[in-house]
Amino acid sequence: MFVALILVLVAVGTVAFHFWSPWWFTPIASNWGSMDTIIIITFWVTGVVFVAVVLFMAYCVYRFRYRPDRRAEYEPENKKLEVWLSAITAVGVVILLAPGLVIWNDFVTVPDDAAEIEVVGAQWQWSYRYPGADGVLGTTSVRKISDDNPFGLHVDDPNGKDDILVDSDDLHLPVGKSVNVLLRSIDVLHDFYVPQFRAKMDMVPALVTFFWLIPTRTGTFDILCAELCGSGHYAMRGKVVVEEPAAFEAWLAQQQTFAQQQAKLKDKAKEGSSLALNAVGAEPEHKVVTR
Ligand SMILES: [Cu+2]
Repeated sequence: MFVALILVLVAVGTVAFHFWSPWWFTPIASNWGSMDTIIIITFWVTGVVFVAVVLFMAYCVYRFRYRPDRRAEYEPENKKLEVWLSAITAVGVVILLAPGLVIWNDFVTVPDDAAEIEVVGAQWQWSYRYPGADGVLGTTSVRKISDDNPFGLHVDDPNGKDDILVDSDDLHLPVGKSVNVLLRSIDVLHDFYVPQFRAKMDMVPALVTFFWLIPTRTGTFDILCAELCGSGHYAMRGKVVVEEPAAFEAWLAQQQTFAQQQAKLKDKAKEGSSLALNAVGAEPEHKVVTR
């Protein structure tokens, strides 16, 4: 009797905790409300099954409790029971999985008007690339990655020259515009995740993965890495700033293109070599920062 009561309390308490829990979705900031819908459907299906199973267990514990004069019945087969249990389970599984297929299809079917941006993951930081004035991202190769070319852009690809490279600032996005997020990793598996966007995707070395979204409200949101990617994984954080298109354009105009960064590096190299010639044996003036 006591065990049955505990089981009933577990079922009732779990449901009550679900409704009064302080933990729930952060307010959404993208077009992916359908992600919340399927999670709520999942809660309903698994919740109903959980309550039914636990209450059935409580009933059995009570109904078939020990009595000296009672004998166990042996009934290994029950066709009728098997048929309807299998049917109910099949319906439950279909309700759990089918909506996900539709939403996944939406998630990776990028609309034609979506602007492209690229997010690059590396142990343990984020950097971002915008296509620049021509609207086309330049091609890249992991073999081209170096301290001077952290995105691995092909230097002679004209599409890459005006690409805007952001590696020490936040990701900025204009509100209300669809964007195709292309994802690359230069070392191990990472996963680009912004909880408010209800969007995440693995970043796989040597592949470009993608999804699209429309940011629906302005604000600053955390970017998390959702793939255990080494000892600094917990610190692989970034920020995405969703702002009005005018503010976004103003920010973008202040960023440097690949060509500008390369020119700067060349100037620095020239300066460096003349410095080295003038000051042989002296302490170096600044340390070279490598990543
Ligand atoms: Cu990571």
